Amino acid sequence: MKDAIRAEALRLGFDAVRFTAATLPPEARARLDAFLAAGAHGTMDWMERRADQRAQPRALWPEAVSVIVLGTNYAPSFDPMESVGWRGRATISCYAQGRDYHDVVKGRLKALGQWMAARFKGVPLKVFVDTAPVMEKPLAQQAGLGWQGKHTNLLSREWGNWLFLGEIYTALAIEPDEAAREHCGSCTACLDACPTAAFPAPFRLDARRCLSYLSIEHRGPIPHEFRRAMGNRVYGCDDCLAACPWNKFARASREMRFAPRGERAPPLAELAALDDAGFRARFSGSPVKRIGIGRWRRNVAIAIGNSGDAALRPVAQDLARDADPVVAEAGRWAAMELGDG
Ligand code: B12
Ligand code: SF4
Ligand code: SF4
Repeated sequence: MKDAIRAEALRLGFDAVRFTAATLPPEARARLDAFLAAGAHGTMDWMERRADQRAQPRALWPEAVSVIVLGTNYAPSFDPMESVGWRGRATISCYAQGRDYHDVVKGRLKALGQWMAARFKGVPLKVFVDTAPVMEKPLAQQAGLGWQGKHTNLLSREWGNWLFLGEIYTALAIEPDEAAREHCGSCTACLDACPTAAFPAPFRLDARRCLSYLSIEHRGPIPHEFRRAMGNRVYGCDDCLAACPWNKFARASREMRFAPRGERAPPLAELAALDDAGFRARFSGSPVKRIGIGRWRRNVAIAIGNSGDAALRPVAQDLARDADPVVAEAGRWAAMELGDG
């Protein structure tokens, strides 16, 4: 059964396929509770609301017996850190340069689910990627796909740090694979690389300090403390993942839909000029579109403030007149950073 599922998953384009039981140990719950109790989730209150379901697969779906964890390699064919120092240009996380992974992975999960339903006589199953109350990383580690590194993401000796995760919960009883062991050793490269010191300790992240959270999830002004550290990162952050030595085993993704669409590091002035319709058109089908024009213009304003390019001052002044007060404040800050007033 496992061989047949694995073969079909690989045929559909998944890169890693592992199996585990639909139960998580009490530590996963304890760690989730500690993360929430510390307020490390910031304003992501959806994490709190369905914590029971998140911590235990059967609390989400009582029929679950086994979990199939599927990894999709999105390793870039370029250095994701290359554009961080480029004056006047933006850095967009490499995971968001092409087609939205939610669509790509969900499509494949559904196809695998349909194949399983036909092959195993209508066996009940459910498919998840990212947005459901599922602890994807602990499940993936338990299934042996890789381990949660000190930066908290799942990495593997075979794929490095560039794996999207997706799961199928199923009522089928499937023999579990062996869990993965941690191979970080004494390395601290990811912790040292973080521009905002977002790790209070190894294996623990304070999302409120993380540029990925601040640029994507957080509404409202970017706290002053993190503005300069944000540099030109207008969407997400790859620093801790890119620093990991296990990436030397990564191979560029075979999924063409994840390849950059258009310029990888577009000029900030061009990005600031996008209105709502222009933003939607440019990022149609990309995860970037999810943050909406307000957070987008706020992030671009901060990047302009960090550009050191006085020629961008009029662009900042223009953003300072935005109808959205959060964008306008970021625009005023950027103009000041570029020498205004
Ligand atoms: C909320 C969330 C975020 C938040 C918080 C991130 C976080 N680390 O929790 C923010 C917005 C910051 C974020 C950012 C990113 N995310 Co995100 N995110 C999620 C989401 C929806 C939930 C994660 C979660 O449950 N967090 C809660 C905490 C409690 O869990 P945790 O980090 O696993 O915490 C564990 C450790 O602290 C550990 N722990 C604590 N103490 C100790 C001690 C020891 C010894 C050990 C071993 C462990 C340990 O136990 C905790 C529980 O297991 C998942 C999808 C999902 N449904 O799982 C995607 C997910 C984790 N994100 C993903 C990605 C790609 C990213 C980014 C790389 C995107 C980017 N480039 O900008 C960054 C990476 C930032 C980082 N260093 O984590 C991928 C990661 C894939 C992978 N290979 O791991 C996921 C799985 C989505 C997917 N389906 O592919 N994300
Ligand atoms: S994604 Fe960036 S800001 Fe967030 S923890 Fe990693 S290096 Fe730090
Ligand atoms: S950079 Fe080092 S500590 Fe961080 S995840 Fe990779 S091996 Fe582990």
